[in-house]
Amino acid sequence: MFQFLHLLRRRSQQRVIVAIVTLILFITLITVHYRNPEYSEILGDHVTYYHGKVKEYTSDKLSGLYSSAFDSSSSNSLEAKLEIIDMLDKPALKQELSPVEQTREEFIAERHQGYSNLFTKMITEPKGLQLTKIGDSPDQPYELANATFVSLVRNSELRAVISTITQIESTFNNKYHYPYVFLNDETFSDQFKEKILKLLPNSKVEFGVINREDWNKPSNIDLAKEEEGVKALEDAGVGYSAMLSYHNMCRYYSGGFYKHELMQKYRYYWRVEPGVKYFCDIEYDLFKFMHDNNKVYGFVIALYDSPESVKSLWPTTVEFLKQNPEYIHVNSAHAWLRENLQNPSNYERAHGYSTCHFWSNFEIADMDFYRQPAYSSWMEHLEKAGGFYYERWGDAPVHSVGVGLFADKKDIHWFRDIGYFHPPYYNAPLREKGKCLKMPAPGTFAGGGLKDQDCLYNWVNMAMGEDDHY
Ligand SMILES: Nc1nc2c(ncn2[C@@H]2O[C@H](COP(=O)(O)OP(=O)(O)OP(=O)(O)O)[C@@H](O)[C@H]2O)c(=O)[nH]1
Ligand SMILES: *[C@@H]1O[C@H](CO)[C@@H](O)[C@H](O)[C@H]1NC(C)=O
Ligand SMILES: [Mg+2]
Repeated sequence: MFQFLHLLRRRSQQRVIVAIVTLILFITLITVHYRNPEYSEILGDHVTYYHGKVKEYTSDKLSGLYSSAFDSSSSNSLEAKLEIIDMLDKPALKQELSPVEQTREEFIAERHQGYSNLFTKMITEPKGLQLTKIGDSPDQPYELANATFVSLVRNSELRAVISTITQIESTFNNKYHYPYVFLNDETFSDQFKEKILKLLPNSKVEFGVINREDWNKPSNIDLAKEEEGVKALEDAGVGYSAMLSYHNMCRYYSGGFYKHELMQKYRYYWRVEPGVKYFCDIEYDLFKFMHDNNKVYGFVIALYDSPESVKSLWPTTVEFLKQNPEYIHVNSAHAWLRENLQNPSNYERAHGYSTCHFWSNFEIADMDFYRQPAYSSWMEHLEKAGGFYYERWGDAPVHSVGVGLFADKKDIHWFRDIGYFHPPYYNAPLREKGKCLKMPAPGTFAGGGLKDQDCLYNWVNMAMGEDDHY
């Protein structure tokens, strides 16, 4: 009897142990699945930063400073531009504002509260701006904007890209039938093409192969320097840093895709990323919105990048501007690019750039902006510097620094009405009942622990256009 009880106890102990081990395995799997190594690297850095009191500044002071000091410079003179450029490699904000004692946690919590508050209001559609919808004038044929969807994608991502397209079609394009361009560094398989064509019977669909010389690492890259750079990035835990194709992809989305022969005939593009989610109906024509309101760039999410990946992007850019001061826009979002309050160590490690960027896996933009001399000669300068390979310059920070310096900030638009998810981040608006599929609570940015990576609130405070009302 005693022996039997003993056995029973051992059995149940074993069961408890098995249950705990299973649970740990499960949690590990989920965490690994949803975590990009990059974020943990950044979080790792924050752990040291969280200790102790830091001097920070309140956000209302921030917005006050910028609206008064710089927005008034409507003069387009070279002098005004030189004055701005002169500031770009000087230490930002800390010297310019009076300090407020706040822990980093308090500061981030305040920021995040500000972000969440933006989402408590019911979001409809942009107000005070031109909106066009199909069916507005039923007696006239609807004229599409000069625009296309574009997806750089691998054959192996067929299922994930079908998932994205299905959502784009059902929330938007089944009313408009805008065309699609698919680009690949390899030939698209017959299966890929067949499946996509079947999915899009009403849109013009084109498949393009990227020329080797446009995709591959250019010959000016010093291989020893590249190897050294990649090693440093790996040591810093920067995601995908040892993956050559990832560097190629970032470079191609930065300065290549809009030159592809299939893209030449279009002005606006909407990037289609495999495996993302579009939750809500989009009832107006986003492409026409861009055109009719003179928008250059539209986004949904803004976040910080891994500073090691863009260590020299800012100094290289400032160097370019010193040689070509005419390209900076006097009403540009330069102050936002130099924000150094929320993640000051990013700003330091990226030598003057906050690393805040529009997340480019969703973007709608004007390719003629990229094709103009400001962006395109800057891109040549970046190519010479080689940071796409010596570091891991992403197309997102490159687009953001480009539009953030060469465009008028009022021509950059946050599409807050678009419900969107690319792991692990959301744009989750509060919309009328029935307009969205099941989605996390309004104002959700990410699962726990990543709030400090959100910099959209800084965009709203420091750069968002006056007419950007919903
Ligand atoms: N044809 C092709 N497309 C690529 C290649 N690498 C990336 N892409 C595409 O470029 C886009 C971005 O690549 P992702 O791997 O999603 O990069 P990411 O969004 O930074 O990383 P994740 O967080 O893993 O999604 C996707 O549309 C990919 O399909 C490549 O080597 N060849
Ligand atoms: C569309 O835009 C492209 C790029 O600006 C231009 O070359 C093309 O002529 C335009 N097409 C139409 C129909 O306006
Ligand atoms: Mg992706």
